[in-house]
Amino acid sequence: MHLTGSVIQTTRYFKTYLLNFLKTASKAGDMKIFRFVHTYNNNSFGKYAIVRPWLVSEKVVVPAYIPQPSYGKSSIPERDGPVTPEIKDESQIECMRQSCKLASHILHQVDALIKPGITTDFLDKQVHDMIIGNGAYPSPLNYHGFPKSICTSVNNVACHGIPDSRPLQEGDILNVDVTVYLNGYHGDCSAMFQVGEVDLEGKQLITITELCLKSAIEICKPNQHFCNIGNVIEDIANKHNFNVIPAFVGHGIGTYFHGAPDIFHFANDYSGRMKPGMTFTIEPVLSQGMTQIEILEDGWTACTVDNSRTAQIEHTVLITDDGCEILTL
Ligand SMILES: [Co+2]
Repeated sequence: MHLTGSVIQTTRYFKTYLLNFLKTASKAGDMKIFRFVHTYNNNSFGKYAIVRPWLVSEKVVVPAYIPQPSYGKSSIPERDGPVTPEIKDESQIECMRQSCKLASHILHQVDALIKPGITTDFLDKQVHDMIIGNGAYPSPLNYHGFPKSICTSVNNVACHGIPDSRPLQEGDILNVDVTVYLNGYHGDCSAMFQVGEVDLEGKQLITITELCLKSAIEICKPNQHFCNIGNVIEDIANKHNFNVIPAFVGHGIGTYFHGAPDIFHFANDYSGRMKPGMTFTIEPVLSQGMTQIEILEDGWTACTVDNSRTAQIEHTVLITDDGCEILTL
């Protein structure tokens, strides 16, 4: 079953790749030109390249001395995360602090690597090596079969973009999502990066997404309703003419990559309150346009259906006795 599934997926992927290649070849009229065709969008959303997946390199092998989560080899987590939010004790919290600190430390180093011409595959390899070098495992790798160590979502790719051979272009905006598994605990964060000079519309989208996350974190404290996170985020986004993509939720995190609570980023009145010792992520995705997304044939890449750009930023937070602590600062 598993093998058949992946063969079909590979075949499908190569169809997409071949199609892109043929498009390039026919337009360029010269097989030596290896750059793929870019569609440029130049409407009220600004000027930017519309991105589709390119070739994905082979999966890397993690050295045997790196402790792996249960899905490292099997691709399926042995246990799902808890169904009710877990209250962590001091020693569990200390482990969360360490993994989150490493994730954010590595994410901060991505900025220096970003420039026009480098590929997201290059970013993936650099970050992968940094994570392994710190004795940790890159959590996305092989999680339900995800083929790479980070997610890179460029322009109209809303989430779960797979690092590939497309060179970054002047004006691109991208989310890089880094999650590490260290000492048995996951730490998860992501940030937006700008390639060269980005248009005003793109900059504004990033600024407001940052404001949404910051404002949502500010209300986190014991007894706060989880739903108020979404209420704050949607309110700010809409005031600035952006929309929250509802398909992507924050999540509880610990020895598991994803578990309760679900953190909805759109206006809602779902039940549940925060308690000291809970750790979860907040990671809104804002769109310039519609909120509908489509998952491409690779099974992961989520693109906006109207090709509008999106921005996403993520922190892991801990609820403390009198407020919250951002673990991935
Ligand atoms: Co996350």
